[in-house]
Amino acid sequence: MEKEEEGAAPADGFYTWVKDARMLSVAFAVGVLLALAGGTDGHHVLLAMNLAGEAASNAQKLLLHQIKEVAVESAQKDMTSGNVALYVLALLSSCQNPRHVQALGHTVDLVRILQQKTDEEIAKLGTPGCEGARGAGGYQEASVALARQVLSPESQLSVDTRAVAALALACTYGHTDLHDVQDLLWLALSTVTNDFLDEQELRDGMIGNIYSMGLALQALGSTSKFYAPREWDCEQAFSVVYHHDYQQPMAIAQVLPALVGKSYLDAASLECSNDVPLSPTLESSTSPNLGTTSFPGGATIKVHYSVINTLQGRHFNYTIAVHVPEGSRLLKVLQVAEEKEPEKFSFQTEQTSWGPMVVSIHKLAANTNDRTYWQFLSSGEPLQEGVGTYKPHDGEHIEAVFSTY
Ligand code: B12
Repeated sequence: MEKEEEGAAPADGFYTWVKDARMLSVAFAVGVLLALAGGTDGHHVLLAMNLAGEAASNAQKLLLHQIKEVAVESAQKDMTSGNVALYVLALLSSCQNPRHVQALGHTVDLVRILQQKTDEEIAKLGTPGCEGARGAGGYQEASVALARQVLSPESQLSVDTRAVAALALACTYGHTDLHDVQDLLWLALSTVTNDFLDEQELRDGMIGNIYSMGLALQALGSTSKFYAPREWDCEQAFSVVYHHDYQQPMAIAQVLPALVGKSYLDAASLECSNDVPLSPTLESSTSPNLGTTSFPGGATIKVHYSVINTLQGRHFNYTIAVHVPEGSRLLKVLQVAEEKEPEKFSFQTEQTSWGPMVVSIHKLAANTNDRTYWQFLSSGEPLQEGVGTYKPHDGEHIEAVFSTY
């Protein structure tokens, strides 16, 4: 996870960013609702749907098909507003009408679901005293709540979350006539963007960590009026990204729009016509090479691995040393540890947009309601990558600590 300063995680672990997950969800939702309000109209989408069909590549069609099935099956029950928002964006960028998603013999209106979920999540965030915005349209109320969170010194939101919030707030700014709301949004936006620019100057182009850069660049690229007349040295920031070899599809998906001067919110106003660009052929496999092929005679490394729970139920603290081929991912270490001592080191993962996420160790499962998760650290520092990406080095001590966020 991104750290506020290089090498320095907040005292009680990297996730003191209390409301990060929920805030990011809400920010996405607000932005998408707004982008929809201003960016498309029903006819445009309908016409585009007809035109786009033939032009799509097989990979694109397959993906679209899957997206619709998942949306129909789980948008209403299992998804957060942020997730629904991402599905809406994906459909829009494929020239599909998110209000009318048909699959598996059902039809759903994703925009209506998005509106409902956003309202619910805003209610949960608790926004006392939004007088100016109340009754002025759900998204304005939501934006006021978001702006307050962004400005609150206690909330300590990550760069990733503040970046998505900035996109959403900039969108609302262009749609509201209420002066009080505008003033608050201006303050929030100029604070976030100037903080990003300050951090970039101090850290040779880096804002957050390498994986927050995508969202931060998307935000800075579309909010220039809020930090004007200050200039953004975008070359410096882009060079950080150019010099990194991103491997995960999700990381690339966050960086790519920024590199072509766009943000996620532009998906709603993409031109839909017959010559919709074909999506590039998808790489056949996205699963990381776990280094399971140990070359005969190839070097191996020794990694110490601990699993620690002092938070809930019966406490435990087990350590093991395992040997894995050099260049292995951390997941391989977990697998070898489990093979050697399944009683202690059993674990489970779930596939997510960022790869495998460890959801349970030693039968102790993370839980969204309790806001618990398995955090991974090296020498006490939180890792900035997950187990499917991170490559441990010889002699390293990795700890999985049951924590709260
Ligand atoms: C909120 C958040 C979390 C929350 C998720 C809680 C929740 N139930 O919502 C918690 C605290 C659990 C979390 C944990 C971790 N996170 Co995190 N997280 C985020 C954040 C800020 C937003 C994700 C989100 O809500 N997206 C919006 C929703 C709509 O999309 P989604 O796909 O459904 O989101 C899910 C996944 O993103 C997943 N998830 C979240 N983090 C991670 C990390 C990994 C490695 C995986 C596989 C999945 C995953 O949880 C989300 C909710 O289910 C992103 C920032 C970003 N740029 O995307 C970082 C981010 C994805 N996390 C990151 C990291 C490094 C981690 C940890 C590995 C940190 C650590 N040292 O332990 C752990 C995961 C360890 C494990 N058990 O495997 C990095 C991933 C970088 C990378 N290249 O792998 C990111 C990009 C932040 C950053 N800039 O460094 N995270």
